[in-house]
Amino acid sequence: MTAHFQPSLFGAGDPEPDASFTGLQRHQLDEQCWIDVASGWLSGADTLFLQLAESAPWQQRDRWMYDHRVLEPRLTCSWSLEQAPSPLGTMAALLSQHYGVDLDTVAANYYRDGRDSVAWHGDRVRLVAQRPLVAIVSLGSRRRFGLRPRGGGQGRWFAVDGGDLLVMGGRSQHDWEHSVPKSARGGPRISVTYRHSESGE
Ligand SMILES: O=C(O)CCC(=O)C(=O)O
Repeated sequence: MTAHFQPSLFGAGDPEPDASFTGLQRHQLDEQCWIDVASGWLSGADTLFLQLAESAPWQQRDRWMYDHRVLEPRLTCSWSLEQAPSPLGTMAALLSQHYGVDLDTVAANYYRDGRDSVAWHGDRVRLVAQRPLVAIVSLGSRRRFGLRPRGGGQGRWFAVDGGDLLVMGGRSQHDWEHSVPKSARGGPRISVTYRHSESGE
């Protein structure tokens, strides 16, 4: 599963998130929506990538498209925070403290290569929260992460590397969509995603 992944020097060692959030930069998408980006927030990201790629309880989900079922172009899994591998719980605690919300759910996507992707969407947490916070820690290969306004207009693109943190906030799940498109030369990537099950407001 991990045959084409090239670990880097920065990514080796024990996973260690940056508790001081140095380098976190806010990008305002519009008056009410924003995304925070911290490059290299998690050191040892390759170690965690390999650990999760090998041992997380990955599932292949499918869904109806018109009159037939199609496989989702990625693997997914989720844990309770208590049962998640320890770096995931540590990151949840740090993110919850920093943003002042209880990020109590953790899930992950495994993009096995550049053919895997996630289509434009807003996360369902918007159904329970006006201003949901969604945090994503990226592991493995670089991929493009896109955001676009729901009503049309100029989108934003970020090149996301292993160890990078993205946090979407404000009304970005309501008013914007995000995606990780297919990429001809894309390598394997895992995104660890944190959300809150309550409104957080
Ligand atoms: O992999 C990513 O960075 C995005 C994941 C995502 O959009 C989702 O899990 O809903």
